Parts: sequence; structure tokens; C-alpha cells
Amino acid sequence: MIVRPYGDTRDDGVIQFSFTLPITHSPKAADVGKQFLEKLGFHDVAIAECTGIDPRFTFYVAYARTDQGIDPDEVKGDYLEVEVMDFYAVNDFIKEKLGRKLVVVGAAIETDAHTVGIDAIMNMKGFAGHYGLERYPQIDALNMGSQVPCTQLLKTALERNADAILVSQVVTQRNIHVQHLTQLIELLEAEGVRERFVLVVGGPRINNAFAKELGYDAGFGPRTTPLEVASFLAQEVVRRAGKA
Ligand code: B12
Repeated sequence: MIVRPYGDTRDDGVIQFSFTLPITHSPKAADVGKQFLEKLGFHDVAIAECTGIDPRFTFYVAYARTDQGIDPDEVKGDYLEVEVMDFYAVNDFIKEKLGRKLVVVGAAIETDAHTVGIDAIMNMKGFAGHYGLERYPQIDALNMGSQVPCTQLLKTALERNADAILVSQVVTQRNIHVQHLTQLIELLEAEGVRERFVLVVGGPRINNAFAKELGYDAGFGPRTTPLEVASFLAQEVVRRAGKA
């Protein structure tokens, strides 16, 4: 079934835009914004806001209509379908099915200095109202921080007999994340331990299909919550242990 954007009435095709053009605000600035949206194929353009935010830039909020629609069933991809449980259910599931703590080691690898993403998933206080993995009584979680060499991450994962390795990659300039992520896979393969771990990567420009292409088990993107990750890890580790 084709669906279309909803603004005021069902199927009206109305979309809200906010954008900035590098032009000085002037009496014709609103028309510049309007004609820009018309060039993109939108009609019934209404400029709700047109403000100079700097001597050289104008900011717009606009509404406009599209005739386009999309059939969600025709959109195909390698999406990660996680059955998200609640905090207590994840702990009970691990305790009952695995019969021991699930061990996780995580880091932002190599040159990547961004800690906030991996902290959001692992640190006790968590993210967006969800506790991080450290808070789960049935998860033994070690967050190694950022700029951790792949060799050190693997050494620690082996020492702790980890079930899962969590990797964060935020910087993607010049595809540096592809190099780092490939480096880790190659190291695991060279050491003959790739299959020992559930290998997960996350970051603002990561998705599941991309992670799978690189040889990871799962990829998590922007706005991931620790609960989604905990649910995935619990189910995947139990499945691999043949105890599902
Ligand atoms: C804070 C920040 C910094 C801080 C980091 C401090 C710290 N302790 O982390 C500092 C100032 C150090 C910094 C440095 C740099 N930064 Co910076 N930084 C940011 C900023 C503003 C916010 C990032 C953030 O904290 N987001 C909040 C967290 C919660 O979101 P998140 O990372 O997406 O994490 C979520 C998901 O992605 C996912 N996730 C993330 N990791 C993982 C891991 C796993 C296992 C899982 C399951 C999920 C998961 O779950 C999280 C929660 O939902 C962003 C811009 C932005 N607004 O995003 C730029 C940004 C990421 N930085 C950028 C850049 C370029 C840099 C520098 C290279 C700048 C420079 N030239 O020096 C350096 C990097 C140095 C280095 N060696 O890495 C660019 C990256 C561009 C790109 N695509 O490559 C951005 C996008 C800014 C920009 N628009 O240019 N940065």
C-alpha cells in the first residue's frame, strides 16, 4: 500500500522543511526559498519562517506538498529485528537460559576519540532513560573507553573470556572507520578467534547491513538504546550456546 506524508489531513503529502541558504536576508529571500523547493518538485509552498541568521545566511522553515508516495513493502534491506525485552526480563533471561553472567567488553577503537556513544550503551547511568549494560546484574561489562588499539581490545576480551565485543566508530572521514573495523576483523581471523565472540559495531553512521558486509554480527545506528543492545546480546549469546 502506498503511503504519503501526513501534514493536516491524511495523504495530503505535506512536509515540513528547515534549511539554510548562504544568502543575505532581503525582501526577495522568501521567494528564493520558495522557488528552491519548487525546483525540487514540491508545490503549495508556504514559507513560515525566513530569517537572517548572519549577514550572509538566511534560515527557512517551510511547508510544501509532494505527490510522491512510497510502498513500505517494497523497501528491502538487512535490518536487525531485535525483540526488545525490559531490564528485568533481560536479566532473568540470561540467568535462566545461560546460567552465568554474560561477559561484554567494549571500546571505541584505534584513533577514534569519541566516548559518548559507547558510554551511552555501557555506562551505569545509561542513555535516554535506559540503564547502561554496567547496571545489569547479569551482565559483566567492561568499557575500555576510546582510542583503544584492536590488539588491546582483543587481549582483554580473551583474558575475560568475553561473550561479546562491542565496538564504537563515530569518525567516518575518509572511511577511516572501514579501515579500523576491517583491522579488527582481520586480527580476530588471524588469531582464529572470530567465531568465539558476538561482534557488534555501533555509531551514528553505522547500520546493520553495513556491519554485516564488514563481517560483524550486528550493527546499531543513531539513537540506539542500551536496552536494545542488551536484548540482542542476551538472545544471541543464548542462541549460540544452544540454550534458546
Ligand atoms: C562530542 C564530540 C566530540 C568530542 C568527543 C568527546 C568524547 N569524550 O566523546 C571531541 C571534542 C573530543 C571531538 C573530537 C573530534 N571530533 Co567530534 N563530535 C562530537 C559531537 C559534537 C557529539 C558526538 C556525541 O557525543 N554524540 C552523542 C552520542 C550519544 O551519540 P552517538 O555517538 O551517535 O552514539 C549513539 C549511537 O550512534 C550508538 N552507538 C555509538 N557507539 C556505539 C557502539 C555500540 C557497540 C553500539 C551498540 C551503539 C553505539 O548508540 C549511541 C546512543 O544512542 C559530534 C557531532 C554530533 N552532534 O553528533 C562531533 C563529530 C562526531 N566529530 C567529528 C569530528 C570530525 C571530530 C574530530 C576529527 C575533529 C578534529 N578535526 O579534531 C575530532 C576527532 C578526534 C579523534 N581522534 O577521534 C565529526 C565526525 C564527522 C565524520 N563523519 O567523520 C562530527 C560528526 C562533527 C561534524 N559534524 O563534523 N568530538
